[in-house]
Amino acid sequence: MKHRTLTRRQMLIRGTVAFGGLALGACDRLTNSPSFAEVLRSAEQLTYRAQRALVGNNALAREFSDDDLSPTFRSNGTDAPDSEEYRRLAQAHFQDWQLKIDGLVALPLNLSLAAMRLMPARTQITRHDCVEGWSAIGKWTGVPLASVLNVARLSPRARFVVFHCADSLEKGEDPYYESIDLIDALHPQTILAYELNGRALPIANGAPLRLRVERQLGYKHAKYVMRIEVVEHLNAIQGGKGGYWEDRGYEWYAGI
Ligand SMILES: Nc1nc2c(c(=O)[nH]1)N[C@H]1C(S)=C(S)[C@@H](COP(=O)(O)O)O[C@H]1N2
Ligand SMILES: [Mo]
Repeated sequence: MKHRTLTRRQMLIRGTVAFGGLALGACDRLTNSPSFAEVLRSAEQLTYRAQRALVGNNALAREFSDDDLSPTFRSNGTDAPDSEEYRRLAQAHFQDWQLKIDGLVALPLNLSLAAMRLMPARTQITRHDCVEGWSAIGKWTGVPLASVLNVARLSPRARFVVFHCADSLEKGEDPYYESIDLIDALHPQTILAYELNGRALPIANGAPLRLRVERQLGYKHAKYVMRIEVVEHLNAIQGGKGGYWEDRGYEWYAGI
């Protein structure tokens, strides 16, 4: 099984090069890194390994047609971040908003919404599954995360991509955050979405920008993304488990 997983990972690496010459070194080292071995050791990560082996690293999530769209795409969790800063940005239609990309990258970036809209976009109709027991089909348009990481250039030590959000679920708590590995980060359906169903992303669904990581459960899809940080380890961030809900007991690898 180990051999098969490796082969698939190598296939992914080749695929990755084909769709944009992305940080090959970083992917390659994922296989041997101690942090990756650590991740595989804990019991929870059996799910991760089993899912990766079954689904493959580059399998696509199912895509639907316009006829399948849910009449409304409900909101869950935060529906409007409660901060002065966010309200100010929203009032100016996010014209002053900039996405920050930093951490283990050669070229830290600040990207405006206008700049992101100039980058090649991807549109996908997918089903969102929340652990609270509801699903909805929506049409998302945005920039592949891979394109942004390609511009910023991953350091060879890069292992995880962390999304820092504008909202806190409880007053006084640290902001919502999430993280994914490089396999999901470079996956073609992983996008930073600025549109839902052909219109600017509503505030209730994460304006101005939210993550779509289509092979994972709802809570991984960070809304109100303000900063993307590339790291080697997750343990120094907030509760150390890689996400707001993960710090409260949910699984980090929430594969569907
Ligand atoms: N920043 C932020 N992202 C978040 C949440 C949140 O409360 N804050 N909730 C998560 C959960 S549990 C789900 S199901 C989806 C809900 O997305 P929606 O509001 O577009 O339905 O966002 C996820 N991302
Ligand atoms: Mo959710």
